[in-house]
Amino acid sequence: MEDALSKICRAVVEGDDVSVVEYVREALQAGESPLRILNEGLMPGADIVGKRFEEGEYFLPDLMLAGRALKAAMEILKPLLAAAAATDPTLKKARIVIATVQTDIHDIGKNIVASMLAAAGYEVIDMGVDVPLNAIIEKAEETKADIIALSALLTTSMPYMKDLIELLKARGLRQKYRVMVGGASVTPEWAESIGADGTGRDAVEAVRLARRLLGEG
Ligand code: B12
Repeated sequence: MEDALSKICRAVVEGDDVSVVEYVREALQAGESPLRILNEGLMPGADIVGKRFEEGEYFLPDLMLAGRALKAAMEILKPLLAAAAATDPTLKKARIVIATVQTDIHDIGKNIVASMLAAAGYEVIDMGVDVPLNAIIEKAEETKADIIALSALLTTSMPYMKDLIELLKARGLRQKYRVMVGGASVTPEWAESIGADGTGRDAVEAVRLARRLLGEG
């Protein structure tokens, strides 16, 4: 018998947004945790789709179907994950500007990070996808943000994270902001090498990191 997480993974691989919702609901009812469903059901599915795409077995429409299935599943998980990040009244009201950097339109992961940060009590300004670096800095200045959070999934868009940090330095603003970076290919080593203040593998780690950067935990 195929287990619940494998079924969820398969539905993502098949780009089946109807079954994935059904399987996620079943898994939740059986007591599976939302985070495990994300990390051990949906993400492995996304990885398989990605590999097949790289190997020429899947094409852009397959990627789009998988994206749709992931989004549908996230709609169910987002409020549950958010509840797990429950607001701690002792936290200071920090402000976080988040964006997927220019040239990159992947937003499923960024959106879940944004909603969990919001659920953790932070004021989140989500600028969307394909956002020019200067616009991100301007928004951080305008809103007096504490943290700039950047997402990128393409290896070709990741260098823009480094460029943003360099731009901050050139404008004498680097000390003003904590910069956190993330996305499927971002590693702690890489984050350190570009001078970022940290990264997280998933949205739960993103919240933990924000708390640490703000001296809250
Ligand atoms: C769905 C998908 C798409 C969808 C995106 C829909 C959408 N609205 O986002 C569509 C079809 C649009 C798409 C397009 C493309 N894609 Co695409 N896509 C994917 C796929 C299969 C899944 C991504 C996803 O949503 N994962 C699920 C979410 C929940 O995970 P996540 O994004 O990683 O986010 C988590 C963590 O990374 C972290 N996180 C994310 N952001 C942040 C930020 C911070 C601050 C922190 C702390 C943490 C954090 O927390 C999140 C939650 O747990 C990946 C494969 C993969 N394994 O990632 C390929 C993939 C990213 N795509 C790829 C490619 C090549 C493309 C295209 C260039 C294809 C093409 N030829 O046109 C285009 C590029 C378009 C563009 N300009 O951006 C490649 C990138 C290769 C590379 N190394 O650069 C991948 C890796 C597939 C592959 N293996 O070839 N894609």
